[in-house]
Amino acid sequence: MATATEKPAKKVAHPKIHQTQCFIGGKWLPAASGKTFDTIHPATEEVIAQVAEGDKADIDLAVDAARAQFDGGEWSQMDARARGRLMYKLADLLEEEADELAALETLDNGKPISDSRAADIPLVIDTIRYYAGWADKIQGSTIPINGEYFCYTRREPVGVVGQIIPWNFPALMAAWKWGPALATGCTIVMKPAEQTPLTCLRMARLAQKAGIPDGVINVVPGYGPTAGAALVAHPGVDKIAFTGEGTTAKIIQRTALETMKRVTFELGGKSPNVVFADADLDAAINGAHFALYFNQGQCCCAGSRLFVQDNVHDEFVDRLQEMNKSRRVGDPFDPETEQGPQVDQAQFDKILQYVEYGKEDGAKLVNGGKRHGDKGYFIEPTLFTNVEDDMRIAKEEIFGPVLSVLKFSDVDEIARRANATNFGLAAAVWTHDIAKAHRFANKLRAGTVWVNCYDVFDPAAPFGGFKESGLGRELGEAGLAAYTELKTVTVAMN
Ligand code: TXE
Repeated sequence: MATATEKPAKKVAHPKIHQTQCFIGGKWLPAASGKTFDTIHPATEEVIAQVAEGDKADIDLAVDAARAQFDGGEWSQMDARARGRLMYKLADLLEEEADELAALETLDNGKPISDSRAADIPLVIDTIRYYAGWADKIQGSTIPINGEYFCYTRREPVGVVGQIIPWNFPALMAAWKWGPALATGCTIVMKPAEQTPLTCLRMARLAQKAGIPDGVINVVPGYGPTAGAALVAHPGVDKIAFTGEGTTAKIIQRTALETMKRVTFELGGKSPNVVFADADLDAAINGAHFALYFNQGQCCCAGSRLFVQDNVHDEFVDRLQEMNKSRRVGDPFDPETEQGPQVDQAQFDKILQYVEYGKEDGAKLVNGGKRHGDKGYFIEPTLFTNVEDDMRIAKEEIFGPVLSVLKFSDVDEIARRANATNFGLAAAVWTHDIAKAHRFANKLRAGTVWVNCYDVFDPAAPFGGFKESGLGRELGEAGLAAYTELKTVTVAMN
């Protein structure tokens, strides 16, 4: 993952909350309705803050502010390089406040402070910095068409973008979406997830401090079917970028089509993680554990179908089981903690329901399967073996610390089994045979394939799904495409 910051020596204090209102046109505003909603610390189930509950009226104001900046404001007149400089400044401010942001992320989401500090926030900074470098490098081409004409293309910003993000990597998802939007000169209305609005609001404050003009980034916290739906339906929005569940994406797609909005979707997965017997088993075991349990299993690309070749299967499972027993589950503010709580009651209930499905369908529960402690949404690291391809725990996204191990013997058969899913976000293969790894990587129907590693993210490397795991790509140069329109200009030369 990203460059690790140092682990804090002792328990980190809870941060102060400064921003809880809508951020619209550079102003902090209560919701027009006056309503608020609670955001909760998942480790204690205690309310952290009341946050403005934005709805259609607030979205309307935010789109007006974004539209005004896009249609003729300071942002649309600015030189691309100057835009890049403001983004570098934002990255610097994020870096200055990295520890504070990490603590806020841990408070709102429940993820271990060591992860927020070593992964989430460094990747946020890296993403904004990476895209800052693109701001003045977005170019068209000249095209030799027939006749006496000069033909060229321009890559122009798509316009006002509505960005709807989930709760599993709240700050990072904001950065993935702001980076290409700012670099291309778009303006933004973001709706963070209702479970985790706080880091996004803090980032908006830093964007203002960096000098990004008011109205370029607007943030409206609120619920999906109200604020989110109003953003998707708004005729002043040119594009929607969404990360979340597939069924939500389908609702969004239908509405967005009415005004022909551009859409990009980053959705769920059921990623195969395939271990061949010739792999470095120490690395593969660590990798398989990390691939699923990182972030409490709340990763769209979690390696949730672990296929292990039969002759190493039993040893593999024994060692995974030992790792689970020693995994430190508990207070996410303790720097030694490896696993925090799930994000909320709904996710907690969903995961335990899947544990029941696993048992009912005949899989063998080897570890965990229960609540950990009696307060907070903690679930024990859970391991199922004897899992068959058609069981619910092998087919559906659980989004929790539940690993399913499937056995295989036939090398030719395994690519077909790995691909037998409607998802196609990520996959991994572990083997010493590099030719086999490449052959296998080519056969996998997934947007990302990791070989002898897992969850290696870099803002320069594109990420996104085949099949029902998404539409379009984020990150890298590819991530810019969805934020630009291609214009062809043809000039008569006589
Ligand atoms: O997702 P939703 P939820 C998967 C994961 C998880 C499940 C449910 O399996 O268990 O989805 O999570 C907004 N119009 N992933 O319920 O509802 C919502 O407010 C517009 C995978 O949290 O899709 C939030 O901001 N917006 C995933 C965002 O959509 C709407 C990450 C995501 O919420 C809306 C999270 C509507 N009608 C969950 N309804 C991943 N791919 O990483 C909701 N929203």
